[in-house]
Amino acid sequence: LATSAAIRSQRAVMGRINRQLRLNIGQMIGFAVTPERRLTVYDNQHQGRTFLPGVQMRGWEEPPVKDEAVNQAYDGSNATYEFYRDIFDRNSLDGAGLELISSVHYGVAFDNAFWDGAQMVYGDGSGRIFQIGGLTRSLDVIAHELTHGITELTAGLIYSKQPGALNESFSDVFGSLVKQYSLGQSAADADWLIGGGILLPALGTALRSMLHPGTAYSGDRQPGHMDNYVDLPDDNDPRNDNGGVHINSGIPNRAFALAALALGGNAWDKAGRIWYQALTTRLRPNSQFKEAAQATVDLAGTLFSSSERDAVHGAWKEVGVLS
Ligand code: ASN
Ligand code: ZN
Repeated sequence: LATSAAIRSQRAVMGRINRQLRLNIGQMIGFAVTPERRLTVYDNQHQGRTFLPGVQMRGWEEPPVKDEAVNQAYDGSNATYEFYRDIFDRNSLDGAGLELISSVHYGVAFDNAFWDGAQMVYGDGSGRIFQIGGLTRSLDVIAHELTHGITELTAGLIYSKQPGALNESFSDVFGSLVKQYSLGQSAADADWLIGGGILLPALGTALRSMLHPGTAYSGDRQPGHMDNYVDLPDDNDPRNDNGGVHINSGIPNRAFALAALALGGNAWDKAGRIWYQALTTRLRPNSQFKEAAQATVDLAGTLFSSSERDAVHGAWKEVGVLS
């Protein structure tokens, strides 16, 4: 915790010095330097898709506003940006400083959050499924949605069946890691929940459990082993979830949590690095579970050593993807 906090504040200081230097040099040589625009938060004012992004509420480095959903989207996007910069040296979703755009108060009593291909969108929750105001309260949900942007710009995993479940799983993996990093939590201390505490308590404790898939709420259909893979068609029936992308993601999610626990320490240091390299350098739009598993096993060996390779292999074996 102490180390990562120290590194974080050191990076923040260096970032400020670099920005100031750029501005000074720009002034000296007579260029108008475009100010950095890391993120902006808008209010959709409950109007839905045709009014995206909406009314600008808080731009980069502007102070907090009265609307807590705006501040939560701001802080969550910023924490996600800082995680990818500090841990993987990645400058935003595209690696080139893409501005992070968020809209809050999307639609009326809207019980979801999503990445629309260009920005994050957050409903307020209806109070019947999600607690009102719940979606932006969850840092892992924010980081999950932003990671969809990275996946789209790197591996490009199609949102269907196994590649779609991998797409979902990578969003959960980095969603959870951003939360763990911001809390300074080791793999052993993490709760491995996605969206903890934002459902109505009577419905469940979280949206998903990475370590214990299928236990987050009553009716949670996530498997944690290939024996229980749910083979659904990718049709337009929302119950079939694009061929079970939010269901079968339980299998690679559990593989990640088991690998991180076996590797020990902070999950972002080893398991996170391995999964990040797989996502950004090895996987393709149609990659299946086995290919993702093999990529992470190989990367564990090349980035670290044979003991890490064995630990990652063991995790995929435990969920029935590798033998
Ligand atoms: N919140 C969901 C997700 O990001 C929205 C969706 O079904 N695409 O996975
Ligand atoms: Zn998702």
